[in-house]
Amino acid sequence: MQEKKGFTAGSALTAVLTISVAAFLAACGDGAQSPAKAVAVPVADSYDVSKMDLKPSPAKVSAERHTGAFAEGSSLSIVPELKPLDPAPVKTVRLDTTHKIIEIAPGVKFSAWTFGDHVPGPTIRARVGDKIRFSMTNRSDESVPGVQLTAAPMMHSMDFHAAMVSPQDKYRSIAPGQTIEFEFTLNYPGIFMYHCGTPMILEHIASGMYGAVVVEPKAGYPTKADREYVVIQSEFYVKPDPGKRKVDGGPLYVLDGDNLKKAIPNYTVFNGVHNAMVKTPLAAKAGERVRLFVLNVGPSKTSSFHVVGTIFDRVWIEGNPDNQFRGMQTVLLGSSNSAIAEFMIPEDGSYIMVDHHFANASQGAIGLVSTAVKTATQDLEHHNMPATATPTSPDAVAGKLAFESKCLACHSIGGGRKLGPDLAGVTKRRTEAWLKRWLKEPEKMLQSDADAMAMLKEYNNIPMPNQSLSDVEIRQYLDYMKWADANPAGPAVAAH
Ligand code: HEC
Ligand SMILES: [Cu+2]
Repeated sequence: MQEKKGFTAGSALTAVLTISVAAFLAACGDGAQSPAKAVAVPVADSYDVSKMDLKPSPAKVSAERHTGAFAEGSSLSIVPELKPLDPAPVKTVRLDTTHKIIEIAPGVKFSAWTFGDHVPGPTIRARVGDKIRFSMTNRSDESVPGVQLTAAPMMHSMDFHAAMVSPQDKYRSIAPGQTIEFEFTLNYPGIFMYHCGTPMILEHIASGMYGAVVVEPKAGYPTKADREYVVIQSEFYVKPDPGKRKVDGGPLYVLDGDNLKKAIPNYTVFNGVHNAMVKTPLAAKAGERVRLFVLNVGPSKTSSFHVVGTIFDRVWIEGNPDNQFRGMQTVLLGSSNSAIAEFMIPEDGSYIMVDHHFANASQGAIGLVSTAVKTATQDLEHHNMPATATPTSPDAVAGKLAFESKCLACHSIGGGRKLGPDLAGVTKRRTEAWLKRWLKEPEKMLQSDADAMAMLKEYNNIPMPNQSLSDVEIRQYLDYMKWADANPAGPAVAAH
């Protein structure tokens, strides 16, 4: 009865169903003692296409351009960080394309093309069943302050490997100044590449136009990790500008088209920078479980991803827990392949992430996970409040419970800032009337209230989504926040 692959969440479910069917038959007095007699039940396929959304509305292209921030959305993180999942079922994501100069290695300033003004572009985090509401303005015609060195404006597009849509409709190229908008639903869990799909695709990817979408299984991951980080591997093919242009007194580097076609990179890197995460290692402590979301975007090389000093307890190929391996030393990733690699930090030390194709590592594909880093305590550690802190009034108790399920993804009380402010002391720095209005309609406050607008700016232009709260619920949140301010939990654990 058991599926052959074993150990997956799916087959665990099969086993449970099989056992309960056997128990049911036994209970019927059928005398079905032997499991061999148990009747096969059709098991629901978690990838049932009849339940998938495969008819997204057509893409819209307009001449209305975005201004302001180049990237926007509460589901976005800049590598290597990966913020906790935003529970909203619809993720509004805006990634505009830009042309800018990035520093790949000390002194190597490269004329890059980007999504969201970052290389790699921001990572989108969502969950199976969520809808991505995407928009992008081609802003390659906007001049970079100070320099006029970047490539001429050109067509760009967006290709999401996480989507199931018509490429001719959704992935079409748009001209400078145009905006494309489309939606799609996430049908499969995984770590999916996104990239520009405008010809020559090879040039657009090698110039920096890529990023990742992390799609969690509907019920989350089967393990609990203490740390989560994103590692994106890519190659750069650069040469000093034949026109000898300079940037900040040093040479400007441009794409080397010949070496690009021959697949001879001069830099192979993690997270866009030569030896990234050697100078600023990823933090972890001895005894902790680390979950790495690894994506190799290429464009043309394979990664043999390895961490020196530990063993991958679990590897979920393509980031999907149904594709599980145990006890692996290395995971092989072709161009646009990905994996979640989970491992323990056995003892204090610096654990070295490398592409075990050592020629690639020597070009910069190297980084550290280290117990010697003193950084802010991770968000993940703040998901629980101290056990002793429990209010007594029924409204405040209700507020605390609701807070832990609805607000803790973005706020702590006394644990440091997350996506939103630390709410310790909030009832002292804001009036009750202000807080009521904020919780009722933050979007209106963000248009009219100076304090709200200043706060939005401080929080990277990520607006707090309207939580659709009733007056009763708002009362409960306020009672809880007031109680928390009157009973502070002691010194905050978060460092700075
Ligand atoms: C998706 C993230 C997110 C969620 C969920 C969220 N908030 Fe916020 N919140 C923010 C952000 C970001 C700000 C800062 C203002 C801005 O950028 O819009 C904020 C601001 C606030 C403020 C004002 C803080 C200050 O210093 O003045 C309060 C109060 C607040 N939120 C309460 C809540 C409560 C209560 C909930 C749960 C019902 C909640 N928030 C859920 C992101 C979130
Ligand atoms: Cu492009």
